[in-house]
Amino acid sequence: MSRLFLGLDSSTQSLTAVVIDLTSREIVYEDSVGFDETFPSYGTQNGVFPHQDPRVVHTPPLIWVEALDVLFEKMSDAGARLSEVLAVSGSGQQHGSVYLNDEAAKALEGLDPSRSLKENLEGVFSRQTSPVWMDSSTTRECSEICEELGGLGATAEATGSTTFERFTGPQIRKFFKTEPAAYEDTNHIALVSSFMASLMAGRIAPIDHGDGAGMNLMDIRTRRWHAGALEATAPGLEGRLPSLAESWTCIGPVSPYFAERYELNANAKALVWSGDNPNSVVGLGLIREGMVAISLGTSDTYFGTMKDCRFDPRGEGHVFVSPTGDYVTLICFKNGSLAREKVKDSFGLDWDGFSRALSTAPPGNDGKVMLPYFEPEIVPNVFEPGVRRIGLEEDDISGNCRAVVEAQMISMRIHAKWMGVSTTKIYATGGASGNRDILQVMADVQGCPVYRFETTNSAALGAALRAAHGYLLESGNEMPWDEVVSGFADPVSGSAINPAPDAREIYAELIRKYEACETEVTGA
Ligand code: XUL
Repeated sequence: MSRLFLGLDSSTQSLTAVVIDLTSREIVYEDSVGFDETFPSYGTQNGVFPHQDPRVVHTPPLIWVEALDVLFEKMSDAGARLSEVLAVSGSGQQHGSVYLNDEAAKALEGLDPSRSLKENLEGVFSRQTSPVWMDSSTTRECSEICEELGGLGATAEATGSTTFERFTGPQIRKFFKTEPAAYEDTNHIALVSSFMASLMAGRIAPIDHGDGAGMNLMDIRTRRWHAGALEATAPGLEGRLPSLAESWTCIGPVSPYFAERYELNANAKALVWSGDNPNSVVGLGLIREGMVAISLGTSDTYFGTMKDCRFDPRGEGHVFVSPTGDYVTLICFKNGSLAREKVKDSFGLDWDGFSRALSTAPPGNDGKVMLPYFEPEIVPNVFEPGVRRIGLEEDDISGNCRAVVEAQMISMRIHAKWMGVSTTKIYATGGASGNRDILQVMADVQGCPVYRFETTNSAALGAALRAAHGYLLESGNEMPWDEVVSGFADPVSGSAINPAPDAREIYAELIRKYEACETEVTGA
């Protein structure tokens, strides 16, 4: 008998659904709604509002609300067997925050199925836009909070990361300082993940420990709100935050809205949501220490599982909580897919053309280097965007295509040293992981085999697996994580991409050169 679970992923540029059958170990449905093309009236580009200051990056939360209706409509039209779904969970882009007024709780509890979600919720926002993870406009607030908590090391020890511009605490502080009246009118502050979970459950949802760790507000050891961090961030903050919960917490049944409008099983359980990276940990089966994945999405992330809580002394990496209850270490590079795309577009290429150009240049690119800071970069911290080319002409097509990918892989290698993980395999995921030529550079630079997965939707798959795990736990039939992920989170057999025999020597040289260039530019 089928056992169906739904995982949703509200990412930067789209909302995705994955339905799995836990019995047959199959993905039975997969679909996405892209924000820019589906809702052109908002004027977003790549899911965010263009702004004259590149550090300010916001998205209208109503676009996520509308997308949920459109996606459910698509699922219902495509016969995704919603009436058989036993539980729903989800994944959200991390750090982004949603600000709700005193109408919100009532509106969520009474969602009227004869009206769209947008019509139901238009009046509930105390702030019409949400700062998202790409925002880097809170440098001052980061310093203020960090200083209050005793500096970089103390902040990382307390909250799992030192203060970062995109993290929710500094974003909330900026809102409180610049729009005090609107902050005053805010009754609830949600993450993207907990906001979307609130829609599904029809009530204000808790924040799970995985995504809570990306706020600079949660004590990473006790997994409770950190009193000092709350105080350093904004007055009266605790009363505006929901409770924190384990990632397998069941909030209740799904809102009747979805049952009545789309025939979703009215008894389906709504689980808490988590961040996209913690979800991907499960979607890729990274449940044992030492397993490492690289996700090539809008941002590129490098992450792995740890049993114990270790910190990055340079303050570049993060410690989050895994959906299994262990820890996840993560480094986030902002110039991921958007940087590759900028190079591709600058030469009028499609992705095949980009790949062909990349593979025409030799590994090591004859020593040509690009520092690809198309946007302000998170790691290393680069405040002013600007691409630097060393020994590389701007019109050199193959040189630039190879240089942007080599730069990304080398930067990961350099900045992941602190994790102290000896990497024997890497699992690749995210949109660009379907590109063999990019993965070859990954294997060559990282010096170990790279494995591909069938699905590039590891976050949505992880959410569906979390829904299954939470559902079984709630019904008294707990299944060990190994067993939950088995059959889903297996790399495509025969997909190993091995480093070329001479890669080690070539890249040892280029990594040294790249590191020197990076140090010169960033002054670090
Ligand atoms: C992680 C991060 C991004 C977002 C968007 O810290 O900022 O990976 O989660 O994907």
